[in-house]
Parts: sequence; structure tokens; C-alpha cells
Amino acid sequence: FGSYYCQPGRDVIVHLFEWKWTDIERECQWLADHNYCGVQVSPPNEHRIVTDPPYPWWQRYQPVSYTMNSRSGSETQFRNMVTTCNNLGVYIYVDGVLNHMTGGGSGTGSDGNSFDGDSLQYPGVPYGPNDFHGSDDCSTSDGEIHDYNNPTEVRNCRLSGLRDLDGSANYVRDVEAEFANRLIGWGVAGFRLDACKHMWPGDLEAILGRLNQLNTQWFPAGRNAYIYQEVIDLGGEAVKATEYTYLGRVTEFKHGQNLGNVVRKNNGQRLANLVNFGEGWGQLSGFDALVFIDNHDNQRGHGAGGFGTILTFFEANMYKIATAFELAWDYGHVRLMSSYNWPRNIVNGVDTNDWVGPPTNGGGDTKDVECFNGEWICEHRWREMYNMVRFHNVAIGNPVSNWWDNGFQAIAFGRGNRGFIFINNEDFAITQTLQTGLPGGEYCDVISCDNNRPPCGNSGGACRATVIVNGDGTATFDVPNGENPMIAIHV
Ligand code: AAO
Repeated sequence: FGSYYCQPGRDVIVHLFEWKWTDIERECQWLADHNYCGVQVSPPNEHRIVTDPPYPWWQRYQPVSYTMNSRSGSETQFRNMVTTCNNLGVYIYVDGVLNHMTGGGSGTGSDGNSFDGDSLQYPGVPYGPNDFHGSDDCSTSDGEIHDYNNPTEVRNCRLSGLRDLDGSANYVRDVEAEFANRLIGWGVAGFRLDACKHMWPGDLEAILGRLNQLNTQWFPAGRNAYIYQEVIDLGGEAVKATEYTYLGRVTEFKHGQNLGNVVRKNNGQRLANLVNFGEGWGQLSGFDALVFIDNHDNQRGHGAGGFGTILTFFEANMYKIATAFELAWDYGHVRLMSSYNWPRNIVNGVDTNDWVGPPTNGGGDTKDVECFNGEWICEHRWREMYNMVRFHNVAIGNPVSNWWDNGFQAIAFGRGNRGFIFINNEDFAITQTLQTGLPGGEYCDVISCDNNRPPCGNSGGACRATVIVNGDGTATFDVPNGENPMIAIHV
């Protein structure tokens, strides 16, 4: 389940966090034109509607049933999105919440089904008390997870009060697999599975073993859904990410934490230290890792947060540096984050507005996306990001080569004879002649080039900086510091 399928020459997926299906359907043409492989979408099934605080983003992580009316839209809109995007060769990865249902309390979900978390009744599925872990499996007095060093507690007790499904029950496995297979039948390409640390690998295996292969209207025969599992493993806990790698990929949270620390220069960290980044830094095998600079949790202090570590769009320049490195380097399957804005307000290490949901027309009615209007950030549409997606795609299959560093905060490296990048995180500009490994010629710097004019690949009017590679592969780089202190060129 760890191998994914992209149109040739595409590789990167983008999380369009809290976007509506109609907006994603529209975005897929742009994503196809800019060589994205696919989209991670927010949980599509029925969820709780939370009013205190008003309509937080996290209400989507409290399932009420597996029917399809959600804050992002209806079943018809979802299916139209999948069809349109698949026809453009941009694939859909669904955020699947299988570990649990809602927290305590009762009400009506986004598709009109009632629920009662106190009596464990979810008639829209239906689930009843026997489908959940209880005091026979979880030994904490309040039923909550307290000790992350006790693997049974982590799997059988409740995460933040969320009613914990018993994944050992055949009925639960069948119902969850039926949900996933409905989506696969519509053309979904795979799943980000939520909170896998809190599910036994054997239970996940049993659910995954029930999955159908992908829809042959769009995918080659015999392909499994792509699975990447959310397991936060920064070390020091009983549950390890490596317990899950036999089932599919695993989110590698150390990746963004490490790159955040390096680009911020925390604790004396240097860019030069990245020479063996990846496995050499104690991260998962690149073939098992799903990597990202930030995700929807840690950009607001949830999950493995850390405001002094994790980089987000709020620190755009450092964020672009970290992302450019991630896309140029040869490690893991890369997912970009695409965010909405919110009034971040950090008080004693906590964002008091960490709950704020997507831009709204009032109530829980999400606004249409309009990139760059101050509400929708659309990092995936930033020039430096999508031009580096192209660099990444062009470099696929070529190992890192011609590494250079100045011992401190300046590095450069190539990807065989396909691309070369120079990153200068010093406080001064640098002029340096290096071996690039590239064929001789005139190249446009894709970090600075103006995409609103003819393609960056041409040395026409779009280029704001060109690099001349000599016949012997050497080139002289004049790299600024400060804003966008990078030069990237590719064939
Ligand atoms: C909401 C309310 C709660 C309420 C609950 C039920 O906020 O107050 O009790 O409803 O009514 C999201 C939100 C939650 C929200 C939930 C449901 O983040 O706030 O709860 O929806 O609406 C753990 C899990 C991980 C999880 C993460 C948030 O292991 O799977 O918590 N992420 C996913 C989703 C997330 C979602 C859920 C799961 C639930 O991505 O959006 O929650 O569906 C340690 C552990 C981690 C653990 C964290 C936080 O991390 O290692 O496994 O993540 O603690 O509990 C350093 C350490 C790091 C440590 C971290 C925090 O970074 O190095 O290891 O500190 O201590």
C-alpha cells in the first residue's frame, strides 16, 4: 500500500485543507497544468457540527456516520470532483478517520443523522456500545489516554475524549472497509489514515486487507490504494512509526521539525549539516516516509506542534527555503500544505485561535476559495513552490550530486544532469563558482523568474536572473541573502 501512482513526471501532493469539493474540482486544471500528482482532501463523511467554539476546523475529525454530506459539500459534488480531477490526471487522497467517532455529548451531524457519544449510539452507521473499546480493554479510570509509554492504553483508550472504535471487531472492520471501498469505486486513489498510532497495526491490516483495487477507469489494473498513516513518532514513546511501515507509508514528523530547526538556525544548526539529511538523521527510510514542512495540526500547535520549530506561511521566507530544500532533495514522498489564514495569537506557547475554521459566509458555510485574498493562502500557488515542484519532477530518479557547502549556512547541490540549487541562509550575498553537472547553456533561475510572462524555461522576458553553465558544467552563482536567497536551475 506504500506505492503511489502518479501521471508520468508528477510526484507531489497538496493538502487543500478545508476546501470545498467544488473549489477543488475547479483547482484541478491548474494543478494538472503545474504538474501536481494529487490532492489530500479533508474528511468527506458526516461529522459533528460544533458551535462552541463556532464551527472549528476540527469538527471534521469527529465522525457521525460514513454518509457524505460534510462541510466541504455533498456526495454528488464529491463524486464530480473525483471524476473531473481524475480525468485531468490529478488524483484524490481522502483523509480517513477510522479510529474513533465523536467526543461526548449528543446532537445531529452534517448529514442529518443523530448521535449520542455518551450512550455510544451512532444510528447513521449504525454503531452501538459493543463496537467501542470499553473498560475491559482500557484500564484508565476515566477511559482517556494518559500514558504514551503504554501501547495498550494508546490503542484502547480515548484520544481527547473521542469514542474509540474497537478495530478488532469484524463488524467495525467491515463497515469501515465498505466506506473506503465506496470511495475507491468512485475513483479515489488512496487515503491519509488519521490517528494510526491509536489503532493496532493488526486491526489496520485487517481493514486494508478488505480493500478493493483502484478503479480501472483511471488506474492500471491491479493497483492498491495508496496508504499513508498518521503516526507522530518523534522518539521517546512506546509506539514506533516502524510498526506501521509494512502497511504503507508513515508521516515522518521529524522531517519538518528538523528542517524547521535548521532553517531557523536553532541550537547552532547549520545548512551544511544537511549533507546526509534523511535516513542519516534518524528519519524513516525515504521509501516509507510521507514528508512535509508543516501540517494542518502543527501549523497551529496541535499534534507535534512547536512554534519555535515548525515553519509555516506565517514565516514565508524561511518556509520557502525549507520547502525548496525539501523539493530539491531526494527523500520521501512530498506533500505540500495549502492553508487558510486565521488570527494566530500565541500566548504562553498556545495559539488561542487554534480552533478557527476556514473563511466563512457566516456560520459554518465555507466561502469559495479565492487565492491570495488574505483569507486563502494557497501556498501551492506561490511561484517558488510550484516552480520547485517542476524542479522536483525533472530530477526524479537522479541522486543528489556535486554537494558544496561553506561549512555554515550556504549549500548547493545538483541532481545528476537535471537540476542544481544554491541556498544561501547567511547574512551576506555569496558569489561562488561550482560544478553543476548540467549540460552547458543558459538557464533561467526558477526561484525569481516571472511566471506571468513566457515560461521560465526560456531565457525570454520571464527571466529575472540567468545562470550560464559552461561547457565543462561549471557556473558562477551570484546568490543574494535576505528575501528568496536561492537560485535553482533545471533542464
Ligand atoms: C477536539 C477538542 C478537544 C476535545 C475533543 C473531543 O479540541 O478538546 O476533547 O474534540 O470533544 C483534531 C484536533 C483536536 C480535536 C479533534 C476532534 O487536533 O483538538 O479535539 O480533532 O475534533 C495526538 C494523536 C494524533 C492527532 C493529534 C492531534 O496521536 O493522531 O493528537 N492528530 C490527528 C489529526 C487531528 C485530529 C485527530 C487526530 C483526531 O491530525 O487533526 O484532532 O481525529 C504527543 C503524541 C502525539 C499526540 C500529541 C497531542 O506529541 O506523540 O501522538 O498527537 O501528543 O496529544 C511534542 C512532542 C510530541 C507530542 C507533542 C504534544 O511535540 O515531541 O511527541 O509535544 O505533547
